[in-house]
Order: sequence, then C-alpha cells, then structure tokens
Amino acid sequence: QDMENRMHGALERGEFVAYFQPKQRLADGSIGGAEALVRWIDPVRGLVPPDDFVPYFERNGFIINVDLCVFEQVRALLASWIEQGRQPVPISVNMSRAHLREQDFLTPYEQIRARYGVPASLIEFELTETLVFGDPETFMGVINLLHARGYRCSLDDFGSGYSSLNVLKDVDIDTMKLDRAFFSAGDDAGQREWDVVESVVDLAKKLDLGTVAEGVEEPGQAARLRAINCDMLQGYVFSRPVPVAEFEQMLFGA
Ligand code: G
Ligand code: G
Ligand code: MN
Ligand code: NA
Repeated sequence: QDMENRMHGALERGEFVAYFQPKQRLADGSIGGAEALVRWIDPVRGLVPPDDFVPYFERNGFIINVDLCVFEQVRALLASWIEQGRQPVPISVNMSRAHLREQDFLTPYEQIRARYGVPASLIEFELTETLVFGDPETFMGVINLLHARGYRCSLDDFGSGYSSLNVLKDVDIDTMKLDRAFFSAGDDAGQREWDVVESVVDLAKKLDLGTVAEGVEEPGQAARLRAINCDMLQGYVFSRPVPVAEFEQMLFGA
C-alpha cells in the first residue's frame, strides 16, 4: 500500500512531528504539563491527521517507531529547557500496545534516554485502558518496569468502555485520565452525568491517583471540574494541541 511505502522515508526525513496539548491545573489555571501528540507533516499532502495513520500503524507495528520518535523529541525538548535554565513541566507520551509484543521493548527507550540528561520523572507514559483491562498481568509488569526506571504512568481513556473497576486495585498507576466521552455532552450534561464524573474523581483520589479530564470544551465544565477537585483538564477550552514554538510561548512567554 501507498502508506507502507512512504512511512519509512517520512520517518527518516523527520515528517513525524510532536505537537503539545497543554494540561491546565484547575486550582490556579497554570500549565501543569502537556501531552505530546504526533502529527505527520507531509511535504505534499500537508498535515495528515493522526486518525488517518495511527490506527494503520498500530496494525502494521510501525507505531513503535513513531512513539520512539516522539519520545526522542520530548527528551530533546526537556533537555533544551534544562540547559536554558527554564522550569520544565512533565510531558506525557503515548505508548501503543504494539511495543508489548517485543521482547525488551524498553531497550530502544533506554538508548534514547541515555543521550539526554533529563530526569525520568519528567516523562509520563500514557497507556490506554484497552491494554490495561485486556491483559492486566502484562500491564502490571510494564508499569513495574517503567516505575523501576523512574517514569510516571497514566491510564489513558479511562471509562471509554473496557474499564473493570476491580482491576484498579492492582494497577499501580500515578494518574487517571478521564476519557472525553464523560464530557461529550458539553454544557448540556445533567446531574446524573456529573454525579458519575464526581464519583470517578473521588475514586481516583481515594486511590491516590492524579486526575486529568480529557476533551473538555466548555468553560462551564471547567468550573464544575474545579468544584469537584479534579486536578487538571486537557481540552479545547484551554488549548488545542499546538506546535512546539507555540507551546513554549504559552509556558515561558516571549
Ligand atoms: O492527536 P489526536 O490529536 O487527534 O490523536 C488521535 C489519536 O491518535 C488518539 O487516539 C491518540 O491517542 C493517538 N495518538 C496521537 N499521537 C500518538 C502517538 O505519538 N503515539 C500513539 N501511539 N498514539 C498517538
Ligand atoms: O491519547 P488520546 O486518545 O487521549 O488522544 C487525545 C485525543 O483527544 C487527540 O485526538 C486530541 O486531539 C483530542 N482532543 C483533545 N482535546 C479535545 C477536545 O477538547 N475535544 C475533542 N473532541 N477532542 C480533543
Ligand atoms: Mn493519550
Ligand atoms: Na485519551
């Protein structure tokens, strides 16, 4: 297929570019971190949306290269901030389940990590809930490996469909990301919707997990999330995913 032919060259030419979607702390409105999200900047086709290639790369395994490429861009960015004496914020990267089919999936990450003097604790790996609940034992092993190397871990897309609450007692994650499905009704959401969200946030707090609400688009939702003590939000109400220069502008000013 066409994409199969183009993807290797695209990687070599640096066409896979990390964008950053800031996470806003609800307590004071400041930026508490960001999620790195890949964009394919194709010289001919322009910006290819991730939905057009991420699912395909997950099937053919190429997503592993893309994830590593994003990880390297994030390490380099954090290193440059530290070098310039700027105060870094933690950045999260997505780790596809394709990695877990590999023996020693961490080795390429460790090779990249060794090139930059950046504390591992500034990186958070986002692991999607389908991975967690599909195979909790593998997942727990992965979390332990990542924690042993000092990384943080979050449970992505929580509540999107496969969550088995029972498994939460065993998985030692740091942060729960509430799926955007919780917020898709926007300001039309009723008391029942908010009761569910508040209960999930309370549950996460009881388990000592940080909470990030994803896909929040309305100021009214942000206010309610603050009222129920959700830690952070990530959504268009605060910012879309933006190129690195724009993200640095938001973080550090001119
Ligand atoms: O970035 P959105 O902006 O449109 O991303 C669409 C989908 O692609 C989401 O499910 C998101 O998790 C996934 N995605 C975006 N960037 C990456 C990445 O670097 N690695 C992996 N594995 N998935 C990503
Ligand atoms: O990794 P994950 O599947 O959670 O990827 C986040 C996805 O959510 C990306 O596609 C990102 O562009 C998208 N996104 C982020 N904020 C919003 C939002 O406020 N509304 C909607 N509809 N999508 C969002
Ligand atoms: Mn994510
Ligand atoms: Na998500």
